[in-house]
Amino acid sequence: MAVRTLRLLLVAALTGALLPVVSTGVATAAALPPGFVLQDTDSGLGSYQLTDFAYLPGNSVLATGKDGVVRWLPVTGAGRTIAALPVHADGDLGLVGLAVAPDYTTSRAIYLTRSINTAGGFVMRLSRFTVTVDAAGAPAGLTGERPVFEAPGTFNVHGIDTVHAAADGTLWLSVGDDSDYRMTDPGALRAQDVNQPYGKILHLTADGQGVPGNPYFDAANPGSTASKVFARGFRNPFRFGIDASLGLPVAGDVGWSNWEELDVVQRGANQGWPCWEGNHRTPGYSDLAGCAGVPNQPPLFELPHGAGVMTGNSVTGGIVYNGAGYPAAYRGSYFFGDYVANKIWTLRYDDQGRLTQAPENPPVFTGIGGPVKFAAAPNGDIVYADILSGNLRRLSYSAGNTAPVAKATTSTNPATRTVSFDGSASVDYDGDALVYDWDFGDGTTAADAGPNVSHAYAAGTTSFTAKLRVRDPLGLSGEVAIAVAPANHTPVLTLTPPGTTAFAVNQQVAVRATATDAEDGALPITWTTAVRHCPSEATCHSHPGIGGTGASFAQAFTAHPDSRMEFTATVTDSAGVATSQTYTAMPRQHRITLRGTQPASLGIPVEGGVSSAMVTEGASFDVEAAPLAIDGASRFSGWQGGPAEPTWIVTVGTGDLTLTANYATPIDQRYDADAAVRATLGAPVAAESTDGPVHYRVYANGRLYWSAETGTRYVTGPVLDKYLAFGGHGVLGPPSFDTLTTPDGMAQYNHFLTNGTVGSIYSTAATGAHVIFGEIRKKWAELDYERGVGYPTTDELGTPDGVARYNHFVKDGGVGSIYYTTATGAHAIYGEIRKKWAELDYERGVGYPTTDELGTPDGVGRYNHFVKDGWVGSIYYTTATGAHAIYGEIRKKWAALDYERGLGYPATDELGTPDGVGRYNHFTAGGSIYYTWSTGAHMVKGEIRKRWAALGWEYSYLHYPRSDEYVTNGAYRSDFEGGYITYTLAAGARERHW
Ligand SMILES: [Ca+2]
Ligand SMILES: [Ca+2]
Ligand SMILES: [Ca+2]
Repeated sequence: MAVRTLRLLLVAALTGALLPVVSTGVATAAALPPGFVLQDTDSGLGSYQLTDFAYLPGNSVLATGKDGVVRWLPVTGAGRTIAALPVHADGDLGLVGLAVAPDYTTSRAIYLTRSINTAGGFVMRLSRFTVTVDAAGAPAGLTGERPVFEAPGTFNVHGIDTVHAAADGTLWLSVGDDSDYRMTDPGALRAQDVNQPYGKILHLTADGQGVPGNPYFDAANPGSTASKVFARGFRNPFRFGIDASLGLPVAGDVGWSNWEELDVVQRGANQGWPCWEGNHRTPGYSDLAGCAGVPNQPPLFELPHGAGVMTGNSVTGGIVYNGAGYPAAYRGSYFFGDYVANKIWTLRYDDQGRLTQAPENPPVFTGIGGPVKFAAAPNGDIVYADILSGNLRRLSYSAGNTAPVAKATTSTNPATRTVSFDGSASVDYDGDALVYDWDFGDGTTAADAGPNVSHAYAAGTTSFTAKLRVRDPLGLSGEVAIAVAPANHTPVLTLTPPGTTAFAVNQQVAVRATATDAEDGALPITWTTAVRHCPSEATCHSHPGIGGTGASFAQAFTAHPDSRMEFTATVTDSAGVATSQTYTAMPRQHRITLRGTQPASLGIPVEGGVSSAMVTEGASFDVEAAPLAIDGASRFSGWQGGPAEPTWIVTVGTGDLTLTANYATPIDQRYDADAAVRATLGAPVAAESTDGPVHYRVYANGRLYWSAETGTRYVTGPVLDKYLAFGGHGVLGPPSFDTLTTPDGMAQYNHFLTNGTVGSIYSTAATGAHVIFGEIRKKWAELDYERGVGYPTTDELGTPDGVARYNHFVKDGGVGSIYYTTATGAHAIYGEIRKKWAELDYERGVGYPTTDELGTPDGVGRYNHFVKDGWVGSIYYTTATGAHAIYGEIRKKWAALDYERGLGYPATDELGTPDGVGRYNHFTAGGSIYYTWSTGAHMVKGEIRKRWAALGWEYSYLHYPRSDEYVTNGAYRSDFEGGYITYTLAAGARERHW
């Protein structure tokens, strides 16, 4: 089996030996669209080890190895191992997930997911660690592990996966089904159980409790598994990101036999595993009892398994490209990959999570290695961890690259004529690593010598123009000229920053400086300013500002969003040697978080459309809400404390700010618009709940339910009590009608819909409330609902033999039933026929009905046919005879004689003769059929039968008939065991011995 082989290879690969590592700088082996290049960085973890990575402030990187190693990779230069954690690394387990806390700058906190050996097996754990730093402030180790989440491990694949540390301090975590992929493993059904962590995406507070907005959150028990569950029904949501506008996970769920899928994961969603894979019922699982009634949230996109062009075998969920360097066709696109197929695709979805652009066919990024994690470089470039090579591979678009800017300062020791050059202030706004080429102006150079060099100039010379050229990996460079005078002292500049370090918009930033020079004495100071704009730290760029001169300089802090201000004091001495110092005034920022009362696309346009951002105090900007929530049905109805329009101009105050967009759900819309509904239901007693595709709200006198398929409907009274007792929408699906009263005024009822199956609850004072659904309900509806066999007096029940399902009904005191078996279908039985059938011990007598009650062509009789163990039986009813059963060999004979058109209707049930040997039915046309094991079934009738009766029936010497009546030699004749009887009009009936 190809899939199984592949999976085993995959597991083998993940635990396999090292392959040679190739680090080529700019790689060219992959097939990429024109203009794209891959820049590789060796993680130092080796092949089949690199699992995850994340950028730290300052653009260095942390990377994790499956075997528990954590490495720090500086922007330039060699990386180093900072930790080697104990792990349980079987299968695809080990150290697989990493996230950097949003407050890392102050907390130095990171989160890791890994599996760990225990005495009895292993556990899967999410922990917070603190990064320790060396004297230079560079990461050196990990300390202070604090477990945040832990679950027992059960199988060696699909364990704890990705952790995402959200800007609001909460944590998102994915956990696979941790079940045996080699078979139909009932353990996979845990993915459906909200009280089990497996097969889930969880949303946690920083200390591991459930987030209060979670769909099954229990305020009395926030640490319960259900409180932590955000969505369920995943097989292995190995990688996911959080969409910046929707605030929702977008996950790649690794498939089993046939389909890989991508999911925009709504709160409370049930993505269907193991009952569904992609949009398909899962062979081996879908017929299990645990999959009964399980709905499927369709994936955003599904990709079939195989070796074809548009196939995948292990999807890796990715991220949306939000940089500015790629061509427009890729901006705002979602990049994802397949680790086995070595491909990357892009797609687009709208603000309701609907696919608007399918992945490229054929794929345009191929042979790209084995992506196991996607993240954004500082300028937004897509970067992925390639587990095959152990490299971080950055996908850059060469035409979108920006050139680096060279900056250099000097310090001269005239005694030794040695000049120290410092180029470390040079910047590349793509975050590219730079190469520093120095030209000292005296004919000597130092290529790729790093940002700090010194050079001793020969005696007897006075001045030079040195140059620093900085190059980025995509071939662009920047250059700066530096005036050098080896015998001259560099001016000394002292800059005094303001008392505060962070500023609100329009707050004055006052900077002072003094300058002295050994040769020139006091020197005038020139000031320049720049606004450095860094939206989301992704694409910084500078705008030159107003300058000035003098010992002090002040300016109002910029209103430009996400910007810092650089105040640079420069002095130049008489030798032309300049020195400068820069003070960077940082914005005083607060976190703006947009929330919707329903998941919805909410954005801060000036921040690139994200729903949560740090924004400068005093800044004014727009926030925007989508008119429809992601469910496609809830409508924006205004900002809490703000305008009713979707756009709101907000000014940031002195603290963090959460703005909430109200969405009127379909339930709200109906309740608010319909006075009759309000009168029926009374006041709400709880907030609206979400359970997958079904939303509901509890009111004093009932509930409103909504699903996209059924609309907004209410359920009340005893029908609601029954519905809830029966398992509610989880079993029957949401209501497709309001609770109504039947035309006869006797019953309250509702219909419900799940996976195309209709169920109903009917409640009358006499019968109570009962559930009918499926095939039995179809039959009941076909027979004109309650006007046919009446109201149900039972729920659907199973027969003791486990073969049939049935409901009983009552109408005008008469009992009816509908029985269903897979072999017979559903059939109704009622009235006198049902009484007879019940008298004959129900299905244990003549078996299950194979017809409804039907009428004979002559309009006289009514009948049902039945089957038991392959034997056909019938019960026939006429007003004259009542109901009688006929079956077995006697029925066969009767049928052969043309049913009621032959001998008439049965006048008895099948009876046994007193001697215990024979069986017989009498019929209305004056005939009988007698059966014995040795003679078979034979008809006897008319004058012959009268004569036989007169002789004493089977007690006579004739015993039992051994032929039907036939004509011979002008006479009617029946043969018996002991002789025969003939009849002619002339002679009447005469019997003879053999
Ligand atoms: Ca699914
Ligand atoms: Ca660049
Ligand atoms: Ca000087």
